[in-house]
Amino acid sequence: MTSTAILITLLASQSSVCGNCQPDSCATPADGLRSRLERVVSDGKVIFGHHDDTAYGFDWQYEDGRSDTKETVGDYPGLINWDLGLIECDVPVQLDGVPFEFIAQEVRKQNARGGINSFSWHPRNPSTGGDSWDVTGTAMAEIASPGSALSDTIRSWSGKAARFIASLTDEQGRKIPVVFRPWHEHTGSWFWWGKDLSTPEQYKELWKITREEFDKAGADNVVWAYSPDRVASLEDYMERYPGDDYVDIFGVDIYHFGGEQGTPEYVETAKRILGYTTTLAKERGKLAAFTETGLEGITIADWYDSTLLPLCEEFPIAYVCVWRNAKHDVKPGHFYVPFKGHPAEKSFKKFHDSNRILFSKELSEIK
Ligand code: BMA
Repeated sequence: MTSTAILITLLASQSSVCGNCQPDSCATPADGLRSRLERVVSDGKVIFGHHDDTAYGFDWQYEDGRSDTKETVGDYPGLINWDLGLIECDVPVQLDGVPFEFIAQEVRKQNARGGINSFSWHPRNPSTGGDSWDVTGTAMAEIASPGSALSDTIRSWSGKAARFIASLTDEQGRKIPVVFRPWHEHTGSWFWWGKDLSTPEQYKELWKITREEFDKAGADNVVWAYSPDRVASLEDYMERYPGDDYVDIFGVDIYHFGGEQGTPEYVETAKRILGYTTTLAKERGKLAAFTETGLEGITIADWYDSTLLPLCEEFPIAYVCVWRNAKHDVKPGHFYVPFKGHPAEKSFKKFHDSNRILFSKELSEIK
């Protein structure tokens, strides 16, 4: 072989290894999203997110183009979170009734408008057949035992989640990068993978198994988020941390409970823990995010600009995500974004108008 032929062969083999690459780099779709989120943080911005935003709202469901967020502030959220619960059961709709096919389409639309998507997962309890909130049985001990039936179950379930995520593609057939935050809120004990239901080693093993199956499925479009709930200390936050090889985003889920009276506790807790996450992100070259928050029913009319906005201004987090607007006749009072006519609409507009907060249009300008 001549040296030119060798060079051509080498180049050809490299381009087949890097099938998804831009011509000038070998970045995966996940690398692209990580860099984009880093740019958001270095620009001093915070992306606003809402769970299931375009699937349903206060008084509608599955109507093309609709969004309570857009109808209130004129734009879609910068980030939309979706939940994979029941993907493990090979059924067409997830736990709150949203068809997986619909999610795939909305992920594509959100990506096309320059927005970002993230995923949580509330899988069934593999030990009892109950839901995520069924804290009976011995799932965690069994899963952590290599070769056990339940460890195989979690491998199979993770493979299903991974294949769905890896199948999310844009109009050009390129994989859409997403944030995935499995096994969330594990510092509480309301899910079967929670603190009182497992040892730290068992919890870390769950992450390891999940990651192995995502890698096997070629899901290189995943940015991984770790999202504990409230913790008493940095040690508690890190007790079950699976390791720097597994995590890109230090997240936290903290809800505001107790109305006006609960404000000081919410703000103090959020400040303390966002302090941990943003410090860890800086020290380890990673990202931080407020992965879930909200005040159910938004019973404090100025909550968005008086309580949430200052937290977003104080901490260098890539995004903040509030939970869903359940349809009022399905789960009354369970909403986190004001709909048209709600008393918190004005405050949400002020939050939107802050030059620190990104909804989809402004986010689309940060490539
Ligand atoms: C909870 C509630 C439930 C929902 C679950 C999973 O916080 O919103 O109604 O089923 O999340 O999305």
